[in-house]
Amino acid sequence: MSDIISVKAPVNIAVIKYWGKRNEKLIIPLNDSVSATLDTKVMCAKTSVCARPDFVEDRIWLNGVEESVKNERLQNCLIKIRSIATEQQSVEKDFLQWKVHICSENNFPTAAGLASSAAGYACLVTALAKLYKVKADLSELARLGSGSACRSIYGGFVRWHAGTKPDGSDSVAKQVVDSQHWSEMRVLVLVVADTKKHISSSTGMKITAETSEFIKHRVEVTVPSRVEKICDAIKQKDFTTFAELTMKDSNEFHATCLSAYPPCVYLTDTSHKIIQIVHFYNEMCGSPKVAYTFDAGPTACLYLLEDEVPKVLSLINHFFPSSSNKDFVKGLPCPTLENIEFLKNSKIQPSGNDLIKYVIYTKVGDGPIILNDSDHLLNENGKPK
Ligand code: 2P0
Repeated sequence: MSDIISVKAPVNIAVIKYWGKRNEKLIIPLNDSVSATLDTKVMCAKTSVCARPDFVEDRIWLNGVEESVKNERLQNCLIKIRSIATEQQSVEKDFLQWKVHICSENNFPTAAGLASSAAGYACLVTALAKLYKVKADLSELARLGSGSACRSIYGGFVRWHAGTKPDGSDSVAKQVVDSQHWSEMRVLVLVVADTKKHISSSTGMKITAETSEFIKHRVEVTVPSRVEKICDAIKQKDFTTFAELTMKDSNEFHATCLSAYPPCVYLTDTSHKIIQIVHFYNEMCGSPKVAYTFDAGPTACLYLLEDEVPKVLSLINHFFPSSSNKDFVKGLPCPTLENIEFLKNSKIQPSGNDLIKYVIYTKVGDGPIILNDSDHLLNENGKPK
């Protein structure tokens, strides 16, 4: 018999984007990136792991469906953790021969347009490291599963250092500030209606790194300077600088994607309209009050301070009407919306209904946590519950 370990881990949203690898297998990035970790009470992945002498093979279930354990990235994580355990002699020799069962779930739909692999791999390596009692930098292990996963190992704002060593041992994430440092910071995820199949991040960054002329400038000039400036802005809670750098980096990242050949197109007309409305709102306010950022899809993440949420939600309601107001805002309790006078004078026309499917309201949160026995996803036989 052996114990089951269960872990809950967060999603993160980059404000300075990771795009392009210098080592595909070890997932070592071309540039540093910075992100905020989001509250696991709103969005999270959960994973349970268990090793037993009577298991005949390693097995994995994702969102209720058994998947192949032969997945290269999963294998890289398993092999690495077992080899550290062997080296550190952290468990009995017999235990190292036992097979593992892994069961993982996300509490948010993948259709929400948010990468689930970051939370998933942060969960997996945290759980396996505890199961095998290894002492290691968990961000380095999570990186082997998915690059952005290394940032989900810490709460608050996090910087992934690209590092310079060929083996990736210095390509690790570090916390910039904890989740309480800028406690007023909020995030609105605008889930954009989207039927198009986009190029995956891994393929997109490979094409971009191989064909884009612009990426060199981004990696060598703009990102290094932005990373330092945004870390300072976060430490000083300087929203104006933070917002400008976030929006500029999102725009430059998508311009870089467009400069690939063939181009990687992730934004839609709705995304562009969100960008236009945010600039309109910030201009009317006289300084940036809200910042957009987009990953490899049309879904927008807006960063803003808590006291702006009632106004920005009514801004979204005005320009992107929903045919059902029920459940339009999920996550944290929705505040009473505040009317905005200057909307009446806007030359921008409201869109047709339901271009934004719903909004997830959340905040900056903490890193992975170990769960209680009652939260296991595996039963005592090591099968999904
Ligand atoms: C980021 N993205 O910094 C960037 C911005 C998407 C756009 O990290 O191949 O799933 O597993 O390392 O981490 C998404 O890419 O790619 C991503 P892999 P990953 O968040």
